Amino acid sequence: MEKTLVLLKPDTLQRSLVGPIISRLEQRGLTIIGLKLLQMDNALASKHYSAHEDKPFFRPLVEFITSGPIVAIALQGKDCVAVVRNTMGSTNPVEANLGTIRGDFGIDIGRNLIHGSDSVESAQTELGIFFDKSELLEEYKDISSWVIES
Ligand code: DAT
Ligand code: MG
Repeated sequence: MEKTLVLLKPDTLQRSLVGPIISRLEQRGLTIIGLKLLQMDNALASKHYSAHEDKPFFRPLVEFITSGPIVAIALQGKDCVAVVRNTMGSTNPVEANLGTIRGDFGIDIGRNLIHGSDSVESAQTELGIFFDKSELLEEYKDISSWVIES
């Protein structure tokens, strides 16, 4: 089944929103298959955000994501890349719909609380950056058929 990577950014931890944000992802029907608290360094942040290295916001983005502990979460579920993205809301919280994580908790694009992989391909790459295969525990839920028909 499809997998994706979520990062709860330093603002989420500083604002004590880890619980509420994880709850939204769990309530959607996704399964946590890996989870860790870590502090990213410059090398890890630059690798994770390498697609943005030519953008004007790259340096502040790396500075922000390395400014405090983050929570990395591997999630699994049907269409979970798209499900996470629409649960997060638009990149800029000002434009994010109410009812989304960024729309309900955020107000600034530079403090938008959460990262989610934007494609199945990037999810695979990004999961590999944060998790060893042995750290992912898959397909362990007994209630899956009440969330996913097949
Ligand atoms: P997303 O996090 O929704 O996938 P992205 O991959 O385009 O968005 O950008 C990565 C992060 O970079 C984003 O979460 C916040 C920051 N960012 C993006 N566009 C920005 C901008 N125009 N100004 C400032 N920060 C920006
Ligand atoms: Mg992105």
